Amino acid sequence: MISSVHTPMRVLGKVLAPIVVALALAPGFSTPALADAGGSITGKVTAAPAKYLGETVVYLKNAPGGGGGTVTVDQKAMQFIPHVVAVTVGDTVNYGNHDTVSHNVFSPDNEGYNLGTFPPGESRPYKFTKANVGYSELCSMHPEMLGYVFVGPNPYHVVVDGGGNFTIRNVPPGTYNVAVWNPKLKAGDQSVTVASGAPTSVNFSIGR
Ligand SMILES: [Cu+2]
Repeated sequence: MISSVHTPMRVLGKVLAPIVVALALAPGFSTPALADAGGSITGKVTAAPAKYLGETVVYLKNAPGGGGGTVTVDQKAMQFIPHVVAVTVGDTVNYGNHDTVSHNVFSPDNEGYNLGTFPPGESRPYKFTKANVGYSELCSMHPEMLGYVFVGPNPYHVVVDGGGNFTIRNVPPGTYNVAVWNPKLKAGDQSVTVASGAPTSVNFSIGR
């Protein structure tokens, strides 16, 4: 009786294993879906002046993979939410409006864009096609509104938390240039080597 149970399972396992390997190697297979595929890069950013710390993105300059997805930035309570978003080149940001008034969305940075003015409940998309650049997001009707989009060259980017801490997960083993983007502050890149399954630590101090 036992062997009659085990035999089909073993056969199933032999069939499934090559399929799993093939999926993992297939071009375009999403790296973040492979929870144990790589290591992580973790650390802390300190900023002077500290008030700009929360507008910091940490990203990898030379990692594989591109975008093509859609990221949502909402306009609610007269703010861009999230205040800072990191996307991958090729991604589209869909700007929503969940206020009771119309908003405009434009950026004077890089190639510049202006999505016009649109009422509550509507949204407007913009596709980002330049990598390694940041954009301020503004509303011509409400001068106090300000947000930022950073466009990374690959999916390995993260906005720091309120304490400046960050973790970039599922990084394939290899050596990378880790860079920091901030609309007002800078720091030099740092090279780190990531091993599978292990965290690698790197810290940054950013300033004018
Ligand atoms: Cu507005």
